[in-house]
Amino acid sequence: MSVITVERRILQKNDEIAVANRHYFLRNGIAVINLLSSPGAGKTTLLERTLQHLDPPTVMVIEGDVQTDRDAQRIAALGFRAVQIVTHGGCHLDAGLIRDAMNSADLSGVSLLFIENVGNLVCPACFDLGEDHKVVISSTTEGEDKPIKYPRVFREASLCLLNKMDLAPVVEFDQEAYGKHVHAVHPGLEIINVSAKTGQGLPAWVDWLSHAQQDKLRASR
Ligand SMILES: Nc1nc2c(ncn2[C@@H]2O[C@H](COP(=O)(O)OP(=O)(O)OP(=O)(O)O)[C@@H](O)[C@H]2O)c(=O)[nH]1
Ligand SMILES: [Mg+2]
Repeated sequence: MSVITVERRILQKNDEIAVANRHYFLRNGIAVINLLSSPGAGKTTLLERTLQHLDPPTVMVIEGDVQTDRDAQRIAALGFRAVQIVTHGGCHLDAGLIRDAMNSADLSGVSLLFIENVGNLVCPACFDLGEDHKVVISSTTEGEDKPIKYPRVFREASLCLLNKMDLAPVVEFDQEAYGKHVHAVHPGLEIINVSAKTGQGLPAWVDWLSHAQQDKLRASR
């Protein structure tokens, strides 16, 4: 009984901070994209590829990892602002960690903020960070059944990116079955097939991001 109470309190506190984060982002016209996937699905590689299409002064990346600042270093090496949150064992980011990261960063000129969540297909889906969109990334090497085995993250997402399309033939990925599983848990969810290696699908993804930015700008006026 007490466990349930504690969990509720944690989520309630998180949601209060998330509301404040969302107000802050709205006031400042910053579109916020929370990237969620299992470890190794390709979040950072896809971000690296995406950043090639974007303007460094307008973008910031918050990286969440259990240990090490390797992902933030990869982003900073491309000339983009990056903040690393190390959770020291924590399996997800929460709204308080995002607030603290923002307080320590220079957000001037930023209109697009990516949050790369801790690699985990379960816990991150439960925490509102104040983002505009959760984007779930799955990869062909994980198999077609992940949407039905980990439905919440697909239910919460505004967009699904299916990465590692270059490997689809090698692992005999069944795209039709995958689509059926995604839409069984989230009818109508848009799926963009991408490959961070070859660049497949990048224009459609960058276009989607641009619309998210325009929507945020309009809402903040
Ligand atoms: N073939 C292929 N490999 C990819 C693709 N995207 C990522 N990879 C590889 O997958 C591995 C993991 O990629 P990362 O980008 O580090 O994955 P991540 O989701 O950021 O991992 P965590 O941050 O640890 O959760 C690396 O070896 C990448 O080179 C892709 O589209 N095709
Ligand atoms: Mg990563």
